[in-house]
Amino acid sequence: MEYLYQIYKEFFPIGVAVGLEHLEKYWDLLKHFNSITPENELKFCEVHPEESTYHFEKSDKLVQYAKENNKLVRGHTLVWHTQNPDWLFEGKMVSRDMLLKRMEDHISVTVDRYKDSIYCWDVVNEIFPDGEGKLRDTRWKEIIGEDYVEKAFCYAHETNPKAKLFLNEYNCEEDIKLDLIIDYICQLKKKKIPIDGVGVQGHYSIVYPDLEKVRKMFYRLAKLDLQIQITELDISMFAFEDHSCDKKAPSREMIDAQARYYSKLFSIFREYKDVITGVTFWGAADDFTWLDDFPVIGRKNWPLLFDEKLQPKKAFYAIADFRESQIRKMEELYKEE
Ligand code: 9MR
Repeated sequence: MEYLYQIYKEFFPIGVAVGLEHLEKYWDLLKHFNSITPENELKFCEVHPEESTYHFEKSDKLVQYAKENNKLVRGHTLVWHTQNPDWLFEGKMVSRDMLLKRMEDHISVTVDRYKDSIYCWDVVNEIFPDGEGKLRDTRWKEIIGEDYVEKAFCYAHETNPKAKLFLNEYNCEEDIKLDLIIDYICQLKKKKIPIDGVGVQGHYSIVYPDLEKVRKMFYRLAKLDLQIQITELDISMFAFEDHSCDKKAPSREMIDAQARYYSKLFSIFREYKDVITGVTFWGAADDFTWLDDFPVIGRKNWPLLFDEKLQPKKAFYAIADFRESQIRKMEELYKEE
């Protein structure tokens, strides 16, 4: 049997976010992926809980696993407005210079530790709120100023000039946000800030966004002349506004709709293979997903390629069998002629 990443080898690496605690359970499933993202192990509060203490035990183990199993590792994430330790912004007297120094220390120690093993980093994560057309108000921005983003890229690049550096964002297909991302990146490039790529998170649902909107987004992002990666893909069974909690299992209609959505989405990814350098799922199987607690706490969701028993779903075959379905389509065309 071919693994998913082998089927996609002429397109892009296929990745998965995984936590250290799930490595054993997913051991066989992980063979389908040739890239991993530590789901939480590299976040600021995990790695650097106190000013003079770093904890790399968990991320080291994941990176070691990746090395032994020939997988790439994406680093997630260096600068974010959440999951930060209290000490970072603590005290009324934290000045711009102090916070810049803290950021620089964090980035240089973390990026340097993995300079031979982590090939790309989400340097900044979710810096734009929805619908506002401006940089998010965060403690980073308040204390340092808007150039905190530029500084983060420069520190990462100085530490490891080989690493590919990404700006990672959600809801990128939304018009206001897409305009902003594009303008913002053009400015970074004008200022010669070392940015290599845009991370499109890809937290979608079976009804949203419209796939033409996604195609249009890639069309516009591709013109930036940067890499694009889909960094956190999952397809919720529920529309965002749907807070119903009555389902114990996904209906047949949901399973089919999800397979169709994944299939069409991947055909767009394949169209843009020249600029897409990775597609990563935010989880391996439906037994464990952050969407079980978002936007409704404790509501089960089934957004991934493998089911709760770790078996491949229709969605899996929908993206794995694209060559067969292309052949079928060709055959139908010939029949019609
Ligand atoms: O999946 C992650 C979950 O386990 C964590 O509790 C949460 C907070 O750190 O982060 C989740 O991952 C997020 C990612 O880091 C950034 N984009 C949104 C993801 C889902 O919330």
